[in-house]
Amino acid sequence: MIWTRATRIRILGRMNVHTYDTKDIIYALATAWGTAPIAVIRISGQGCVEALKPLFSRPEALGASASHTVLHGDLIDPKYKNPIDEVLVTVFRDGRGYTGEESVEISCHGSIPGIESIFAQLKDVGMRPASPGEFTFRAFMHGRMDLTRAEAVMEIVSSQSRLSHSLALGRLEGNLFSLIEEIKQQVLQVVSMVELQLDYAEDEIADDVAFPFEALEEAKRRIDALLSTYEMGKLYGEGARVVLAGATNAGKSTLFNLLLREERSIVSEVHGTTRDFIESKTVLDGIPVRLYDTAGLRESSDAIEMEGIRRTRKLLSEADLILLMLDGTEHDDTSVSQYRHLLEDPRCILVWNKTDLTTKPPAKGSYPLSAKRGEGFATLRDEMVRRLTKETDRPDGQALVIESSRQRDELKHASDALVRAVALAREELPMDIVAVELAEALHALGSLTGEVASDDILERIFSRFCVGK
Ligand SMILES: Nc1nc2c(ncn2[C@@H]2O[C@H](COP(=O)(O)OP(=O)(O)OP(=O)(O)O)[C@@H](O)[C@H]2O)c(=O)[nH]1
Ligand SMILES: [Mg+2]
Repeated sequence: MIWTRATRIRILGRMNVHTYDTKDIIYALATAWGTAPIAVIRISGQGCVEALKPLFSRPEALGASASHTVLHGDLIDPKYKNPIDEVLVTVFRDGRGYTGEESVEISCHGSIPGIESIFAQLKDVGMRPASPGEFTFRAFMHGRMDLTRAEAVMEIVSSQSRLSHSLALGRLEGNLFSLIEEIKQQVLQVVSMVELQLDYAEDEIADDVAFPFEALEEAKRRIDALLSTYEMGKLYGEGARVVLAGATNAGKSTLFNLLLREERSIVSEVHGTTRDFIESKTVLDGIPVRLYDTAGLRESSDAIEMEGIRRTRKLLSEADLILLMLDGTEHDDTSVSQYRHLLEDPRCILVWNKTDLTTKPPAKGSYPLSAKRGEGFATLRDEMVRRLTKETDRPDGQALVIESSRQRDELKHASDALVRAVALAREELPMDIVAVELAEALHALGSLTGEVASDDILERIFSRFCVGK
């Protein structure tokens, strides 16, 4: 092996990024906009307790309050001294609480006009409305959480099923962070060995110093194992689009209602009952599903119906799964071929409906169903889940699964760099060249947790948050 003295690998420290100004005092409604018994307004920033004092009926008590105490009192309009709302104020002193800054949470009544007048007062004392994700951004900037946890916060808030909620909760608890740290340590050990070699002149190192291929390959295996969970994580996190399509009167709306367990769509014996598509959410075995009932496909001269059919085709192009429904009393193996373009689509399941009305054998490969009686429904449902999960196992709530495309990209980046590092080392190329690839892998892993983070990355993450989080 040829050892040369060369540039050392430098692991970048956290860059100072200020997408948002962290000096201001910010406020936002942490609960949903709307009428509710209680609403919570979050305030964060140095000096926020002092700034709130003129608006609170018990300014001295507020000023003297310890961290994590709750005060009962009125918010008042300082100009006219009239109460705006009766509230509970929770105080978090510097270094505590969600953002790691001095912060306050006001629990007030959930009335929109009431909240608006509180906001007006907060603005008057020099606070400003928070941008999306700004509280979590501050928590990240103050080292309260790394990026995998920050993303988990958003994934929890937006989770659509209990399973995706519990998977995201695992990431919030730091499971993903710990695994990435372990892999990073593994790569770092190789890096320090390489650095050591680079520090010595060629003659000081014996040729027989073994390059730790096994350690790098092991790190790559662990990264790849995590990468392979992405499709599953995305499915359970974001969910899938399932479109019911087929000829008019085939029973699409009947099946739609059966899947939703409610009478959502109008069912009638009239052909062309459903003219526009109907969308509804449901959960299939932990998978959040957006289900679409569509206008039946047929030749029509009716402009509205044609528009409905055009929309059906658009939905079909975006679907993850298509249930092509045919009326079994009207079809046989040959007539089915008119739907060839759909049947050849790997996303398509052929549903052979109204089996209660006919003794004809169902078409080859189809799923016989009586949507009216529910016969065959369980088998069809299982097949839908099987197709959606592409035979991957359903994760248990404790599994470590990623669902962020950003995390997938960084892992892929790290994995590719490790592959190159191993290949270069096998070719016995100079260690400083190998070192560059190792640095790249470390950089990608560091970006994943936010140890190194550019404005772009932070923007990509926090801009997707809602205001108040
Ligand atoms: N016997 C029997 N009737 C069914 C079955 N499924 C649906 N039907 C009836 O078939 C008719 C059409 O059902 P829909 O669910 O409205 O059919 P669709 O495909 O939504 O029809 P369009 O909206 O017009 O495209 C209704 O009278 C249903 O009650 C079934 O499995 N067996
Ligand atoms: Mg219908």
